[in-house]
Amino acid sequence: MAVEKGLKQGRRGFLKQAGLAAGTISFIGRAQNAWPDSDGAARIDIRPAPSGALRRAGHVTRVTADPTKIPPPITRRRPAVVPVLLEAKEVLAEIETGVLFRFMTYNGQVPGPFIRVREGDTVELTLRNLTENTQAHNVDMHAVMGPGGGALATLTHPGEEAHLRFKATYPGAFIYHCAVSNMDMHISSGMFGMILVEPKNGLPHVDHEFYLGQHEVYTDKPAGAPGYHGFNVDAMVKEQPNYVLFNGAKDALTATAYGPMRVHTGETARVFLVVGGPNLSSSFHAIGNVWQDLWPEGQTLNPAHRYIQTYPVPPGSTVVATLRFPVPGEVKLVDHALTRVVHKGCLAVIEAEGPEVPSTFSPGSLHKL
Ligand SMILES: [Cu+2]
Repeated sequence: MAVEKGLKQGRRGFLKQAGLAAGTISFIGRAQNAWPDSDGAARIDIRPAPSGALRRAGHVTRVTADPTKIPPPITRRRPAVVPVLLEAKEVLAEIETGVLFRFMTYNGQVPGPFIRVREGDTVELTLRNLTENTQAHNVDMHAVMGPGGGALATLTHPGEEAHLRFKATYPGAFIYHCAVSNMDMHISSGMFGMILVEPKNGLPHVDHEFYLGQHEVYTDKPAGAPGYHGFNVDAMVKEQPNYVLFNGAKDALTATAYGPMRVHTGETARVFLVVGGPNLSSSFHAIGNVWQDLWPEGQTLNPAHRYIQTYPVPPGSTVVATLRFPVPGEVKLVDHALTRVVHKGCLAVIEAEGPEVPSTFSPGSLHKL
């Protein structure tokens, strides 16, 4: 640890000398979708936290990331220096109504902020570990070419801030995640997100972009049992989660929680999925639709796969895929390991509004035999 600390401080001293003080970046969402209470309006009254540590950690009722909160496509054609601020935040929030869990997050949301840069950009990353936190945190970005993906350079204890300057030398959609010694617990508690390094010529035009993160949670009570749920390390070691989630809450992106994503018929949408795990792969499927173009591993420089029904996304990876919406209705996004949908909360919905298209889809009437 002493060696790690020394290395870290040496690196940070260098960065300070180079004049690379922390900057901030705003993750500005596009207002194309009606997404209620992005700033986390309360849904329940939070009861007193069960420990002093939790009381110190601060409270929010929602960690679900707004799936439309994605920086816009990059139009510039020159490299830039992009400041990025990630704040490690330990927060008490709901997995579902009445079920409280102490999440560990980047910037209070799961998945963490969608970071968007261009191949050749230089990122000035700040990892800030809030004073009220209880744990060490850092970040390993798969877009970083260098030791640990930046994990050692960004290792911080509560009340510390670390800086890393790196060049995004190759394009693609990459996971970032906490990588301290008990990284599986930190990722399971919510510490993962996506950095998109756009190729120099950009990505194809789409009408909408949506950002999802899948991960699994291991708590010490049955799913749905009201009250505070602690972390169940034994269940994690056995890889037996009681929740598998998109965006940090049960059925988060559906009408029963924070509402579906919305499009109109005739439009296109690009879906970015990052799978934090820490242990389970996703069998990513769109019910009643098909992945029209799909880039495995988020590698958009490679030729797209076409008309894919279900695609495996391992923990520590991403997929980028597009959908068309020729007919109205719900498109349910699921992990096709369907017990995770029925019993563990892994469901998101895109609602397509528009006129019926009977030539493509025309339900008949029901008759008794
Ligand atoms: Cu952490």
